[in-house]
Amino acid sequence: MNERVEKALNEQIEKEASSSQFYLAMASWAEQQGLNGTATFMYAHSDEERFHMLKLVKFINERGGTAVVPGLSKPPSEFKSLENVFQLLLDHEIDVTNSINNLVDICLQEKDYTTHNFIQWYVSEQLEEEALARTILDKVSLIDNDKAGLYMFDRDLENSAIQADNASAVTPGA
Ligand code: OFO
Repeated sequence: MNERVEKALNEQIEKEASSSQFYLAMASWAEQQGLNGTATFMYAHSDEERFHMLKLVKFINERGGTAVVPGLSKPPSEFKSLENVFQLLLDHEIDVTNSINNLVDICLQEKDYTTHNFIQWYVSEQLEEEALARTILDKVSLIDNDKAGLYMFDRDLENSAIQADNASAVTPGA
């Protein structure tokens, strides 16, 4: 496969794997704080990012390229607050979106329309993930120091994570 595209896809593998580790660290932190809904949401999100990584690994190999499994740097284990966690999540997703857009650009420059087509799935996924992160962050900002608000927020997040899980059991990979 085109060398420049292959290199960019391998860099994206690292981004997706790092996202998975980052959200796993957030899940573990949330669990330690007793925020079980946030933990459930982040564990599920971490799994999704691993799936995004696997999809790239398989695509590169199927097209005759060489997928490289990357070493990863250690994610943080402490976070300042719940708001900080969701701000970092949004910032991270924006960064991943930029990297996907860059991949689209490279595919067009190299006239690799097959990979361009494959990457469109990630373009839509990023659109959804950024919108979700923004909505959640807006809600968290409203809570401030209200304990009842925090309890309800966390419970709602748990319910939405369970619903998303049920939906993906019906449509694997959704
Ligand atoms: Fe891989 O979807 Fe977000 O980062």
